Amino acid sequence: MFCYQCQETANGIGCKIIGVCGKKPEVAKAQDLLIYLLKGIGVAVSLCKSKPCCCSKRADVYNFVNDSLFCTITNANFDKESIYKRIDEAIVLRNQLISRIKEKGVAIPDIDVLTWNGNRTEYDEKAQTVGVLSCKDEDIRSLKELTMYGLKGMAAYLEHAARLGLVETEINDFILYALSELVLNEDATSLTALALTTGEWGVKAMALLDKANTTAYGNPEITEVNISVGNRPGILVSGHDLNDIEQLLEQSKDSGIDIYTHGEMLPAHYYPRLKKYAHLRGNYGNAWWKQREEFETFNGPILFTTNCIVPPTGKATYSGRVYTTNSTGYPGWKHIVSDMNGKKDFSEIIALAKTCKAPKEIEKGSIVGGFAHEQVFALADKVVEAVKNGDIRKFIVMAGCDGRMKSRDYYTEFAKSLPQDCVILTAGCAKYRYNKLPLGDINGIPRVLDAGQCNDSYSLALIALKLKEVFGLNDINELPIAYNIAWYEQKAVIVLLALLSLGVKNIHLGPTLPAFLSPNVAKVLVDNFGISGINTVDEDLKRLGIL
Ligand code: FSO
Ligand code: SF4
Repeated sequence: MFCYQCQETANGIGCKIIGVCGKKPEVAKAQDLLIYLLKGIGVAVSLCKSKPCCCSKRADVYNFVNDSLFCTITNANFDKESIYKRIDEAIVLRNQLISRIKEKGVAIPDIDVLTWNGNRTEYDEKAQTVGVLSCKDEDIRSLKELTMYGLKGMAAYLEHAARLGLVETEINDFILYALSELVLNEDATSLTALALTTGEWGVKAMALLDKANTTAYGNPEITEVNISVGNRPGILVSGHDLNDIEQLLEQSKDSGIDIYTHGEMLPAHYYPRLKKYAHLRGNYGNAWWKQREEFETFNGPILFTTNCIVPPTGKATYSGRVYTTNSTGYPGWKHIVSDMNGKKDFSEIIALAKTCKAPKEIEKGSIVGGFAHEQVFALADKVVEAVKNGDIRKFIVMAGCDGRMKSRDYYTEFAKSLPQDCVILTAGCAKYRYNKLPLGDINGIPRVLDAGQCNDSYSLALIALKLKEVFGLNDINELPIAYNIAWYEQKAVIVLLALLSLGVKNIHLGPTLPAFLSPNVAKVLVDNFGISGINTVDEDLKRLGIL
């Protein structure tokens, strides 16, 4: 195996024996083969001369490709059997597309992504020839993987939007086009352009998800979220899929149990049509990487709607009460599927919860969030006045991911060290590094404004664009906003590419720069966008013009 797609990759180079995330080599290889076949589907669609391709418009192609990309995201799926099933399906789907295209009189080129038809006994051997390192040129590989990881993040966001009924075929078509380019294109200049274009489509994907979420559940509003616990048993919902928590809330409302959010599900509390459920009790615990301890003390069932799963230790007592759904999977954990209409039956989890003890309290108090675009626009006069009179001197975007590396203490220290006239804009699980600190407020505006999940970084971009308009500036980079972003997995890659496509410059990215950026590709990002890593808190406060 070789995988270097996330920030915690072994030695900052690549996982070669087993994933730091716990991904076993056979799963890593299966995911490589699945990705290879998805590229084949992209190439097959690109051959179709009728534009738009009638086959590519089929929802099952889009859904399959998005789900398959999503299941290869860091910490999403550790279940080899579920990846193998997708490989089986990918071969069938690709061959169906090829047959239809042939029927239209198109000659099918003799290339391996289109012609390879192995069976399960051959998957592992084949996978060893199609992984990341099969691209020998370091820079071409780097550019291709940068785009690939952006596509994975984008696919995750599209999957959530689709579950809420919103699909934009053009965005899905771009994903298929980009997949084909990752096979057919070996030119560094156009692959650089492809990576940047991926960011443009990433903005559209995030906008689509924002529309899907706010149409279904209303605009997020300022909300105080309890972090202590009640006396009733609970179900803990992790991940990002709001449709899942809605269905669970509805099905469990008269069951005598409570629903708690975990990690990236915290922002569910901010949506009017989700917070109306009285038994949406609070948020339990912290970012994903603390789950081994926090799932023990939660006592009740846990539902993973997306990544980030940490494989349990042999001593874990919670394994029998964890469920996965959507693209996630873990061997031995139960998986909940939806029916043809997207409905899921959570009765088994609800019944199990009733037999469990109430969660053990690990924290007390509350946290405040809900500062997505409409809520901040509603406060715009107050914010602008505070900027004009100097009460707010700088905004610092500290969006992104959290992770287990000790070096991420930097973000807590950075937040603590910010002068009192600085406000943090955040989204994603990075917030857990500082959202429980007593950072206070400025004229009633909290000094940590949480827009929501990592995809809600889109809100932060809209807020920046609004401020640019209000202050009559020509360039988003003239605003008093600095960017100090933490990344971990591939959704953060699409967020980064999206910010670059919006013209944001001088982003500080940490705790380490991606291992998949070759020195030459990193140089392109440094020269054109001023991207840099992080240093010490003091140095960075100076470099960002804060001290
Ligand atoms: Fe975090 Fe995990 Fe949202 Fe990621 S929970 S790390 S960027 O999945 O998706 O922020
Ligand atoms: Fe390693 Fe990250 Fe890949 Fe897991 S996802 S195998 S930790 S690089």
